[in-house]
Amino acid sequence: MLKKLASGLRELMKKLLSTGHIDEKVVNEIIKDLQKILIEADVNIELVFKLSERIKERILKEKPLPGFTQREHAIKVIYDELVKLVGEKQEILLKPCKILLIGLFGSGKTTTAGKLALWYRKRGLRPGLVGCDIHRPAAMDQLEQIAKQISVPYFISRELKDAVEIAKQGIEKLKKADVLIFDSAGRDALDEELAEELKRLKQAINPDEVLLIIPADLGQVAKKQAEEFHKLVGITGVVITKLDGTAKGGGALTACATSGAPVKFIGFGEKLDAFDVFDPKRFISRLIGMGDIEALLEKAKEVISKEKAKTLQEKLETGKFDLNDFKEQLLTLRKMGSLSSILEAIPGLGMALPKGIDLSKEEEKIKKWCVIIDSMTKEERANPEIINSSRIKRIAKGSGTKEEDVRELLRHYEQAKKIAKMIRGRGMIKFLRKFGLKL
Ligand SMILES: Nc1nc2c(ncn2[C@@H]2O[C@H](COP(=O)(O)OP(=O)(O)OP(=O)(O)O)[C@@H](O)[C@H]2O)c(=O)[nH]1
Ligand SMILES: [Mg+2]
Repeated sequence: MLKKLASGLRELMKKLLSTGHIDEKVVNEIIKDLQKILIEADVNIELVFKLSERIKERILKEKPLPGFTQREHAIKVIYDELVKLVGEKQEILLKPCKILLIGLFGSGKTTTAGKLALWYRKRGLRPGLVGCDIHRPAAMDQLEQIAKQISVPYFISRELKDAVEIAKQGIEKLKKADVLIFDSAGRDALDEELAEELKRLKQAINPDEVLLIIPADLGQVAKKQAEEFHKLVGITGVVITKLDGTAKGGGALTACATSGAPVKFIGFGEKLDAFDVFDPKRFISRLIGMGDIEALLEKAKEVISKEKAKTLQEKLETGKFDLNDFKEQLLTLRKMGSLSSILEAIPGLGMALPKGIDLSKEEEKIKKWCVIIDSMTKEERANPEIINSSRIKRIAKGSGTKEEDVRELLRHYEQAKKIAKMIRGRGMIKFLRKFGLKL
């Protein structure tokens, strides 16, 4: 998602992390880079200049919080200001409700209907889909296919010629569903006719949410569109779709933040799970490579008990990292997601990560590696460097695996050890704590 913007911002953070003293000259340079990156992402120039001024002023005039170095303070200022630029996190209804999706042709309404249904179901609600697009012949088939794909109840009609009538019958027929999602027809432009139809639909449905679907490639034009729809039909929020396929997403997001039409969800792929709530803090930390710190900590809380977290921290700090620790890490990984997603949550590390270690989907491999580690002697587990080829042979035999498997495991262990060292070397744990994180 937004690869160019992300790599630009990560470069900038790297530069900042490797700078010595931060003076006006350095700040000016950094701001110039930042302006270039944001303007390339189609962020409005005026917004960019205002942002630059605030960043400059805060970095040069504010006193860093106790314990923060000047560099860390600068990073925090840029992070804070970028978060503000893309808006505030919006409340999302997590109870029975009716949601009407509107937008121009091909903006992603029907796909988003499916994505939203899936999203709500994952949160324990019972979604239902209603197809109110009577204009495009294949629209009903498309919605039906999506509903079947995710096994969500739906109501469509190939006979009824009035969207309002379909909506009404949908409400009747889908009584068992508690989140009703209505897909509507698109148009080339927001003309009288579309506005009329949407107003009638809105009146008949009486939705709790009217979400405008806007594709990210509109860039900053999104602002105008959101304002027009809001004036004519009234919307409660925006979904920005197709963030995966354009360099202009930054423009669309920031434009909506200043339009009074808050972004509630984002879509970033054709697949139905390429969708999430829009959380500015999480979004920006991911972009700049500070990772999804808050979400991750929440997840971490679920799987690692406090005590375990403490020993893990101690280990990271003392530098001890043997195969027992590796096994523990593997088991944690299985519950938490990929190693890279965990490590991206650590400031500054996101950008330094070795590639190709996503184990989250490799259940089998993790199981196999645990069996291999279990077949080692206590001494081998504590001092993996003594494992030579004859020991590898024995371990493979003992665990019913191939020598190549044992070697692969050892290679990954070495990699994990390197990363552990890196985390310590950069004082990242201390850094995380300064951000108020209890690690
Ligand atoms: N890459 C990408 N493609 C998307 C995303 N959302 C939707 N699409 C694709 O965009 C195309 C249009 O999506 P639809 O959901 O049919 O859009 P719509 O607004 O319902 O279109 P109409 O009903 O014709 O107005 C489809 O090919 C989708 O697969 C997204 O987030 N990323
Ligand atoms: Mg559609």
